[in-house]
Amino acid sequence: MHAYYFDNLPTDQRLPHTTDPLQPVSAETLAKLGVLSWHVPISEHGVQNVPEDDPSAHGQAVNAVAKERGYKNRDVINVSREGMGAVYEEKIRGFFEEHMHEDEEIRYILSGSGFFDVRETPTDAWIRIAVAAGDLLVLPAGIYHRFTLDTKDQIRALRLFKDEPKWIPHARSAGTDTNTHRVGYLREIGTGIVPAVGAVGA
Ligand code: KMT
Ligand code: NI
Repeated sequence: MHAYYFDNLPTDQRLPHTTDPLQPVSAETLAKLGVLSWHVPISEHGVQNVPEDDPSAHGQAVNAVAKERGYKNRDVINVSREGMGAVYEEKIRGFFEEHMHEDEEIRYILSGSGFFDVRETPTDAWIRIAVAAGDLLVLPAGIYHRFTLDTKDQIRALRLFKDEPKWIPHARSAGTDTNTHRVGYLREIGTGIVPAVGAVGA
């Protein structure tokens, strides 16, 4: 896992989009935004051959994090043209639309690579997080983010979740800005720019 500021150029989203010079973002900066990451090498616990239909096959280190954080359930997502079939284009487009979820987005990368972009608060800058096999990434509920494959066009990941998965993406909008999970997130990271819910006409 490594992170840096996105260059904001309108070229292929799958390119790295590093600035020149590179502006790295530290794990501490990410942690202040509520973004957590661990590296759990695949080779240490032999999950490299997790079959598509058996997400229960997994390693001890991932299980330890899952247990500690209450992630009881999991499945496997394979983002590639072969893995997704007819819905591939639409999914790829959807993943890259800026959105948030009402629960954490937790991914343990089994193979391949890609980029999660998260919005820094209060700058609103995009931070690009490059992930590859062995990276375990937690995006907090309420953070605005998006995902893209890189030019290798393939990633396979465990999706971990506490109870029922809340995969619904809430696109960024004035309405989503006042979603309780969004407001709760801003309060959590202590930015003091919480929108005034229901203030209109008051
Ligand atoms: C998401 O919700 O954006 C995804 O699941 C992206 C693919 S997981 C590497
Ligand atoms: Ni998401």
